[in-house]
Amino acid sequence: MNDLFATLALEPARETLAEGAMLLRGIVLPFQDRVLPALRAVIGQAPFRHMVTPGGYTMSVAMSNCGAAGWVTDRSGYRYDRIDPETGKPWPALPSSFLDLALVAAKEAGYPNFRPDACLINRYEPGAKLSLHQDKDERDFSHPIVSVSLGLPATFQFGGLNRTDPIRKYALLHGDVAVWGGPSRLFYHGVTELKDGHHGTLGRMRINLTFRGAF
Ligand code: MD3
Ligand code: FE
Repeated sequence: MNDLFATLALEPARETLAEGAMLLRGIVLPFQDRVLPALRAVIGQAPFRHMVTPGGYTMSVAMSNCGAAGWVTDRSGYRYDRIDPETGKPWPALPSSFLDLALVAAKEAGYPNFRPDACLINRYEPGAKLSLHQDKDERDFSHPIVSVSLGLPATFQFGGLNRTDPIRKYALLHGDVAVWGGPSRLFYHGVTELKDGHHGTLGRMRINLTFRGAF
């Protein structure tokens, strides 16, 4: 019985979403006292902005980046860039707390060799959404993507390799991490319109960090 209680206390609740994709509930919580101040420092150096898609739409999700590579979109297309186009400077470095969290989660999900060089930071305010898409701007799809949820809960949509494949929905809560690799790395996914609410630490928003191997 003691072993059972020890296991329940120490192991994150894990759920397999698809082959290669795993949800680790609450795994951020021991890191959040380091991660949240580091996030504020990054946003001080590279403020959130609403980027424009190649088709001319302004995204409802505000974004920033840290790490050697940052994901950007403008009228000319989607790409990873070493320079923040708003500041003309390199993106802030990946904070050690971000890297520690990403490596622990990736290892837990079966990706012990993950070495992210990019962290896209998404900020959702009530009403913001991310339409169904694939993440395919990275050079090497053998790297997983590690996704960290903070603040208000969101409904995450998860499909398959084809846009028309059936969609499953999951609630992503403050402290959850999802890791996507292997056969599910190129699956379509999105986030439905954020419902209004208030989170004790982050207020009226949701923040998502996605760690990537871009270059
Ligand atoms: C499944 N972000 O930034 S993270 C994105 O919550 C993005 O902000 C969402 O999609 C968010 O590109 C969802 C979960 C996620 C990220 C990458 C994936 C799920 C994925 C790649 C393949 C399959
Ligand atoms: Fe995505």
